[in-house]
Amino acid sequence: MPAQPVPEKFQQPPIDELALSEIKSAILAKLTLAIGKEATQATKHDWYKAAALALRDRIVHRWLVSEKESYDAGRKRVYYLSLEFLIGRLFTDALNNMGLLAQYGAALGDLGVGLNDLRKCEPDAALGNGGLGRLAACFMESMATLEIPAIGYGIRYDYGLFRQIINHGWQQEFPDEWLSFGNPWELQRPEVVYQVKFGGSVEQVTDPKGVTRAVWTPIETVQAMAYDTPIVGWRGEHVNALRLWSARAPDPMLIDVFNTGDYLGATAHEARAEAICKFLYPNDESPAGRELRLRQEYFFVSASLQDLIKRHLDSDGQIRNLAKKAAIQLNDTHPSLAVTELMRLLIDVHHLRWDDAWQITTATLSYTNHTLLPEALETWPLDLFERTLPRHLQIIYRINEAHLALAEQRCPGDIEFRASVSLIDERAGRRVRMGHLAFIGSHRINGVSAMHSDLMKETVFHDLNHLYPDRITNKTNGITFRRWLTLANPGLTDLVRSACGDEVLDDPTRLDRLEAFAGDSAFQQQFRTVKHRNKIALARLISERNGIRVDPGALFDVQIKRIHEYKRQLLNVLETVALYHAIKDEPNRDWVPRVKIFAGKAAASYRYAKLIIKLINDVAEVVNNDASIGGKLKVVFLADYNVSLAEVIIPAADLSEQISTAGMEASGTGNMKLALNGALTIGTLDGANIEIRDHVGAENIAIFGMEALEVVARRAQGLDANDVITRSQPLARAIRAIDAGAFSPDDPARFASVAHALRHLDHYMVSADFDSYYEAQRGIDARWAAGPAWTRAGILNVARMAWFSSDRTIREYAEDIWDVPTRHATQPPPARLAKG
Ligand code: 26V
Repeated sequence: MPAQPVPEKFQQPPIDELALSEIKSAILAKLTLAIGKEATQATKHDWYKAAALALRDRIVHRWLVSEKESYDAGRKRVYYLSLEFLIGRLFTDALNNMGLLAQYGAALGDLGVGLNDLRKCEPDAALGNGGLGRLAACFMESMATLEIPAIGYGIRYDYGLFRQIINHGWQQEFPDEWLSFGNPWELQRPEVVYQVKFGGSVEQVTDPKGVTRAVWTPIETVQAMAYDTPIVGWRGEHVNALRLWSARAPDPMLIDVFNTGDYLGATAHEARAEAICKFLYPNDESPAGRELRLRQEYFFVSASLQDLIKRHLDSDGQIRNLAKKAAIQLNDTHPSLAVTELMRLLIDVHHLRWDDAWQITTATLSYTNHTLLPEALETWPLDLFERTLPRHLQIIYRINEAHLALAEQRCPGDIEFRASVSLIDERAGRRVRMGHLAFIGSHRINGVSAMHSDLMKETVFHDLNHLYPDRITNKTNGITFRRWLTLANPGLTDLVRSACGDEVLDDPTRLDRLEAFAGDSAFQQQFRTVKHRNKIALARLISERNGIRVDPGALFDVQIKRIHEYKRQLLNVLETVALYHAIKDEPNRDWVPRVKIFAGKAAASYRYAKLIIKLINDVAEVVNNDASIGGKLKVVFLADYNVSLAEVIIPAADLSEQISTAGMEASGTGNMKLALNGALTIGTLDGANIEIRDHVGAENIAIFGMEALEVVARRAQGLDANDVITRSQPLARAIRAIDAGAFSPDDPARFASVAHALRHLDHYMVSADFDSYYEAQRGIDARWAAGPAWTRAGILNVARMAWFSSDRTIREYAEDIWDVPTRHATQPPPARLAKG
């Protein structure tokens, strides 16, 4: 079946000359008046800023309209509390959603600058570690698209996630100075300032009416100032704010101290206050005992709650109506102090009774869990907690009292049950359990994939689920197709539009129309051409950055994510080594040429993960320079993985590596981005891989390895892998080579710890899953060699990924958790498309 022509009503409107000249004058006006430059003097960066500011003006107009409409209608609002928003760049995202991409491209062209060049001037906003932060960014875009009045609350970090440099194969970290050229998207709000207090003591005071109240006398105040970034939804109909808090001291200088000549001492408290928003913590570093992290969490929670309560009172007037007008989503446990802070504000400031305050708190809050890894579940030592937030600790004790009484009622005399559900962990020094706090203070708790939500009930929240049944629900993650398909892969988007019609831009379920083309050889050819072009672009980048030449005709095998043992980059490296050996043994066999592409950051203190990066680079060095394998295998580690790099790699991927130890990856979202861009997945039955398999069909994905229950069973028998290694000649040989220094001749013992772990401490089942993985990879080779069948599977992956749109996820949150209406996005709104 030939691809249909794009229906006329959906075609891009012709570029309107008047609109074009308006855009040009707006950009030139910004260049002169906001940047202070003549066109002849302007750098690319000046042009970018002028163009962004001109665009922001249009967005702000829409924003004010959205705000007024929501306010006038008294609509319920969603507040998304997250310590991370991994946004990346906003320029083309905003242009695309405003329907102005073509106009701006033309206007800038007339002004003598290229849109694509300007796009690259924008630094990534990397205010997040990985999946959790990127999910928050996708959700912000989907909430705006679905016209849900929402505010994202977080911290405006001076430095985002560190910049990664690879030096002789080792990771080095450098500060990410993303604000050094200013940020055209944000609006500083010097009038929106809240006082956040720390430390001190609490007294019980009885007023003349005989009512006893807690009076907290803090010893430190930090000011939170708001910076707003507008987030525009698809078709530009609705704009929401991302409100990030910056910290400062109330008095910049202690004048008395200054006058004694102690200049440093006079500003010490300022430095202490400002430290709160200095940098983003790496999430895969254990947060234990980090006072600054606790201060960050309370700072942003307190400022956000004060702000949303003020907004609520301004529009509604009744604090008792809060739950009817506000839904607060806690992105992981990082904002779980919201439970205690909301209680404190309702009781100590707004003078509600405990029971009423509790009812409002639990009806307003809900919590998303993003990991089951026990080492990742936040707890705070009691003494640190008490020193920092004495009033909040009192509230925790009181919540715990009622909660433990309920536990006693439910399981009388069961001390173990009570200990396991208690807000205080008494086992290794007394600690406050933040996951428990978030759970108890929320009406809904969700996991991020079907399997993860099920495991929550069976593992970490087993007992709490028993006490509060029906609170745990599942909301499988999603991704915004605007960024991850339309913008990242314009070639595939054009093809999809020609096959599915432009309605697909508003309704991803129309992707299913691609099914009819999956076997069509002409369409397959077009699909391959698109992929090939994307691969040429990536090959160019690899050559520029790493000086490695790769063949765009080879299979591009991609693993891009944080470096972590459970994500098993090591399994991929082992397979690379085994394949290298196999090619060396028989160089003349018809090997499928492969390029193994890795990218990802390791937490600065995670030594083993950094060693894995070194191993990847050491293997690359040997394999890439071994002429005897005739270029059949190349290994590439791309440094400084971020959203923008992902946007180049993902459209060029043939194979998506989603190979975590089963039961350990909560969901994954990179898996969705890659499948949506036509890559086949090789993966374990873990996280959302399971649902991806259910949607794309078992024949269009390569599943291997142990299942979650098998992992648990094998671990129970011990971590020695001798049994599997003696059975697997390629595995034994790969480990031996790594151990003998074949890839580290300058330091033969460098990877001895890796070899030891593979042999005797196989907690992540790398050795145990090796054979199954190796076999699945050879199956991939065979499918690739079969040509059309591979392309067909790729097309079917794209056709069947609609469900993984974050619009679907957000609609589910809106219906089941927040109780807010959404725009029905199956129809494009009336043609406002090109209007600016
Ligand atoms: C935290 C820690 C802290 C201690 C050391 C080990 C460790 C490992 C991982 C983490 C991350 C916890 C939170 C997180 O980022 N979860 C990710 O959330 C994504 C969005 O829901 C999801 O797709 C990923 O599967 C999940 O890992």
